Amino acid sequence: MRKRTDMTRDWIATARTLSEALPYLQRYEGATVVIKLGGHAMGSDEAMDSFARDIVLMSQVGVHPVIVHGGGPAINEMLGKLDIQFEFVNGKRVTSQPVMDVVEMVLAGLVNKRVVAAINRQGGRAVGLSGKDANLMVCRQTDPALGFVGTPERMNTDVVRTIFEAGMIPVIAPIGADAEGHSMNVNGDTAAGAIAGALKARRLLLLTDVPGVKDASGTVVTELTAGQIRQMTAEGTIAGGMIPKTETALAALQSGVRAAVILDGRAPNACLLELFTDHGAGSIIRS
Ligand code: X2W
Repeated sequence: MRKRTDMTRDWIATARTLSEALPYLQRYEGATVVIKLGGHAMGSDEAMDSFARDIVLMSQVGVHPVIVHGGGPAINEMLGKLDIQFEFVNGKRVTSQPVMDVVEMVLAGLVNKRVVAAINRQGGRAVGLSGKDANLMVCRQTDPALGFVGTPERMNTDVVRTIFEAGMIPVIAPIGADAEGHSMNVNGDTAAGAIAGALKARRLLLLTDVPGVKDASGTVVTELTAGQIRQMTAEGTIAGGMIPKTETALAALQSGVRAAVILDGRAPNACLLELFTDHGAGSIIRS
């Protein structure tokens, strides 16, 4: 309906916003952008719908988005319901066979299909897969003490390109297989970095539940070099859960990703703010 009498919104500003986005839309036309959606950034159904809408918009304007999701909290919840004990060592889940079964059911099943359904509800066409499909992510065991935890070793991203070419959006669960085909549990950030590196993505967006990388005074630093990240880590300013994220970002840059961004996935339209405005979001890391 045409709403020329509706004064509750500034329609002229809406048109201006679209016009201002043109140079950004042109800049990212045809670019591959890998987005890691962490389990902690996956909030309510409304938040998921808003995320999905941004992804469908990206795809509509010619960007190739690739979603790699986590789901740690959902795995914890299911292990709790099944009364299976678990522990983390250095941020990685110690993964016995029964734990691996639950991880695969939850990530490749429930969580993957929740993300796929959210994108499809917004008019996109998402295809859900895991790193086992078409040998996308072949892993070696990270450490025998961690059980079925994998480190990506050989990536076969042709299936991702095939999905792009069909005009669809790949949604990837971070499960790999070893050379014998055993399922391996891969940290979601690590999987996203390996996939972004193998695709030589233009951007890796790590959506999390913090606003970015903070300096010693607690202020978010909007732009950082790899050198600054190393220095802040050595000084202890970057610590705890931020370390795997910055390590993933540095590894992705080394594999040829142009820039990695750590940003708050719970903020409205976080992906659009980062890609299509001067303002940006979170902390961008370039080599
Ligand atoms: C993770 C995989 C899921 C994940 C796990 O089992 O929890 C390892 O720890 P978030 O939500 O991104 O943390 N794998 C080896 O990374 O989820």
